[in-house]
Formats: sequence, structure tokens, C-alpha cells
Amino acid sequence: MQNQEKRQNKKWWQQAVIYQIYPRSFYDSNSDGIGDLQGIIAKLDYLEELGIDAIWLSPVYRSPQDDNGYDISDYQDIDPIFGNLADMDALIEAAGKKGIRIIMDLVLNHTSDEHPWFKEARKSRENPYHDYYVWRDGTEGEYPNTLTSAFCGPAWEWVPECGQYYLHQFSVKQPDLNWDNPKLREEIYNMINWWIDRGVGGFRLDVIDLIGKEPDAMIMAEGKMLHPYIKEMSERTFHRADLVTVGEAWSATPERAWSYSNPDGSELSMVFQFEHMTLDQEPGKSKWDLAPLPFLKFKQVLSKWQTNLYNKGWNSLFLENHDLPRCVSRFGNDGKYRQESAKMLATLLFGMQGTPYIYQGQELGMTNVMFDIDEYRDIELLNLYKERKALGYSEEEIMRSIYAKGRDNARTPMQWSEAANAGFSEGTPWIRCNPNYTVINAEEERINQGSVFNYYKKLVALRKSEPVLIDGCYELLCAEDERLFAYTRENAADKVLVVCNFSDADVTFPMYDLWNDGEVLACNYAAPGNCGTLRPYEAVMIKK
Ligand code: TEU
Ligand code: CA
Repeated sequence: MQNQEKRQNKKWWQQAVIYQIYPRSFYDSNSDGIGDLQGIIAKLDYLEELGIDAIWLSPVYRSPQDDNGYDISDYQDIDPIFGNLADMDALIEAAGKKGIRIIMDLVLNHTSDEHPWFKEARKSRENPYHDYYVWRDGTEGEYPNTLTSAFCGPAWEWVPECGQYYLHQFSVKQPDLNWDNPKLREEIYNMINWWIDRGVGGFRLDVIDLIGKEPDAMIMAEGKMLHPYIKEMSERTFHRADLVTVGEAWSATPERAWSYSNPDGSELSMVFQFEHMTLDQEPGKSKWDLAPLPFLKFKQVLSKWQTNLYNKGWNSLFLENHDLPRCVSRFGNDGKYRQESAKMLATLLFGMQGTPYIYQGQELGMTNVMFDIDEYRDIELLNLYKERKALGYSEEEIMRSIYAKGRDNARTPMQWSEAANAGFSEGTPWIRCNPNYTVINAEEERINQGSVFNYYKKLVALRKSEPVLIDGCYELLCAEDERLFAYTRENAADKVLVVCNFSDADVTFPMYDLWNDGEVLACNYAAPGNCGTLRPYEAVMIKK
């Protein structure tokens, strides 16, 4: 089958690069210190230059902002801090004119406690909205079971008017929805179809693996009704248009992903799995309990997902998002080799099979921050600080965890220029900028040919020009090498080598002489080095 024909059999999102925007930190158009929809419209030229095909928008719906919008009080209105529905329509239209689709972030596991449904539900057990949520009888002070919240503390909250507890797997202001209630599901499907009719290009589904919860069995992820509900939702909504749908599934395994991303389209396009994001922590503990990255396991996990989903599902490819630390700080070297390692990580990601995601600022090589505790804003991090202080952890140990894994690492304002507040706002930003914006910013990187930004631009273009990056079969090389991550992608027409040095030392790549006559598609140094020795954090992509 010809390449062109093969490409035609692919879905648009299998050849796309998707860019995630965290709106409150992207660009502030009205100087209130918070990014907004008009700000995104103002920056569409930048995104068009990068070459991306779709924007995943973190939630902009009406919300009390307890969890920065992942606590929704009206799914069909825009929170005034971001603008209004007319701005949303304007963004969909303006992006569409540039061939960029808008993907909405659907938070369907829970709402805000200020949603009208919950305001009604908590009034009484007899209220028609009561069973939109998950309630358990009990007496105050005796929790139904030992389920805990991801944001610390018990997952149950007492409501005297009902003499019951409600379940909240996240903040107390994020009551879990009861998907076993068909009326609730009907309301959700009507809302999704309302957004499809508004012209969105797809959906990211927040913690979708939790909607089949079985609280009495203490099962939150992968409950027995999960896939039936996803199939029903897909049939009733997503099937209506040529959409991309990506589910956030912390519990996903490749075998489960065969169902989530079944090529028959019965569920979703793909999932965000996080197995590669839970390795640099003490086994069986939380992300805050730091441990060095087990590099061989990192290679083995990413390779497992590549091989197990090949022709049986579809991978998402990411190293950052709004919940994760900056990848150059976590997996690279954000000091002496910041540019080289940021580009190396990009090469690793863009050579793989799946849909690559770029999180805002990742294309600049933005880094983690080290703030005073009162400069942080994230509920998860602040609750962790309180909980561990109460448990007697030292300030130094708690802050080390926050510096490494706090979600605000990814939520400092996008760095547009060396101007005040990184050119993000002429007001006071809702969270402090990373002080390194004077050096790391889009304005400087767009004109510097050797910048991380211009390297990402090249990689995005390669995803369009090299079919083997879309459909090539993956094979890991040098599996036991502690510093090199090397693999090939091969289809009937081409074979590509990707080799990345994850260390600050020169490393020999023994198989290089098989490749040194190939076409260099990408190299993160000014010119490829001599045969077989990769310089610190050097990455090369070669085709033959
Ligand atoms: O995240 C789900 C989630 O489990 C992560 O937030 C996890 O708790 C941790 O932060 C990862 O290190 C989704 C959204 O992406 C997140 O922003 C929301 O806070 C959360 O769901 C609740 O909606
Ligand atoms: Ca604003």
C-alpha cells in the first residue's frame, strides 16, 4: 500500500500534534493577572508557527476555582475570569481558520459543590438530584470506609441535612458523580452533544477511569461498569463527529488500553497512561516520596507501551502536563545542558508511535521553580504541605518534594518575553513567574535558530513528512545500556533510528556505523558528532 494511501487510512489525530493550554497561565489579555480566551486568540499565530493541529484546553467552564477549574459549577457556560461563550465561539472559529481544532477538557467524575445539581442534592435524601452523587448512610465522625482523597484526608464529607456522607475523591468541593444513575448519564450526554454542536474538535476526559467506581468494594478505578459506560457515552455522543477523545487513566495498562483505544472506535481514541510517570518515587508510596529514575525500567515501560499497542490501540505521547513537573528538570538537565536535554527529550518523544502532546512552555524548555511555600497556589500541594507538617516531616524534606513534583511547577505563567511578568500580563500574575523568563522566553527562541522552540518546530514538521513515524514498527535497542535510549521505527519503505544520550558524559553508540550513511532527520547539536560517540544529552534521528 502506498504511503499516501496508508496515510489516508489514518485518522487525523494519528498524524496530529496536540498542544495543551492551561488557560489561566497562558496569556492575560485584560491585565487581571489571569490568562483568558482572548489571550489564546491573540497567540494563535505563535501556535500556527509551531505547527500544531489541535489545542487541548484545560477547563474554562464556570467554576469556584477550588481546583483551578476542575471543579465545574456549569458545564455550559464560561467562567467570567476566562471570558464568555462568545469568546469561546470566537476561539473555535479563529483556530479553525488556521486548521487548529479545539479539544475541551471534560470533568465527568465529579462537579463543584456549587453546581446546581449538588446544591439540590444536599438538601435531602428525597431531592430528585440526590442520587446524581454518591451518598452513604452513617453517623457523624464514623466514615463509611477508609477511602481517602487524592488531596489528603478522608474521601467522605458529612451532610447533616441528609444524615449521610458524600464521596469526594478529590477536594471536599468536588463531590463525585454517580454514574450508575441513568438520569445523570443522560444529562452528561446532552451536555457533550451541546459542545459537539458548538464545533469543538474533541475531548480530554478527566480521570475517566474512575467513573465506574464501586465505593463499598473500595474500587475507584476500572470498576466493572467503566467500559460499558464509556461505550454508551461514545455511542451517544463522540460517534456523531470526527472527534479525537483522550481519556486520563492513571490505572491504565496496555491490555486495558486495548479496550480504551480499540481501533473499532467503540470507546476513545487513546488514553493518557502514567506508568512512566510513577517510576521516580519509592515503590508503593506517593509521588512525594522521591527516588532516582530507574532508567532501564523507564525504557522498558515506554517500550512495552509501544509494542503492546502496535496495531491494537493508540498511544498518547507526553512528558509534561498541568499536573506534572517540567520534563527538562525531571528527566533532563535544567542547568548546564538545559537546551540539549530539552531537545533530546523532544526527540525521544516525537520518534515514537502515537500522538505527541506538547504542554505549554515545554517547547521553550521551561523549567521547575523553587518558591517559598506562600507563593504556591495548588490545592494538592498546599494540602500535602499541611498534612506532612502535621506528621512531623521537616520543612526541608517537604519542600524538596514540592520542588520536584508540585503541580505549580507547570503552572507558572507562560514565558513570552523578557518584559515584566514574562510578557504574560500587565497586571499582577495569579502566581509568580519563574524568574528565568529573562533568559527562557518565546520571543528570544523564535529568532534563535538553535532554540528549543525551533527544534520542536522541526520535529512537528517531521511528523507530517515522515510516514514511518506514524506507522513504523518500534524496536528497542541497547536495552541494558544505563545511559542511552535507542530505538528504531520501520515500515515497508523506511527505517529510522532514534538514539538519545540521557547523561552528561560522552557515550559510545556501538551500532552507529550501521547508520552513519543515513539521512539525519534531527540532531540537537549544531551538527552530528563523529561516528558512534554521543555528546552529553545528544540526540540523533537518522533515516535510511
Ligand atoms: O488529575 C487526576 C489526578 O489524579 C492527578 O491530579 C494526581 O492527583 C496528581 O496530581 C498527579 O501528580 C486530574 C486533573 O488533571 C487534575 O488537574 C485535577 O486536579 C484532578 O483530576 C481532579 O479533577
Ligand atoms: Ca485575564
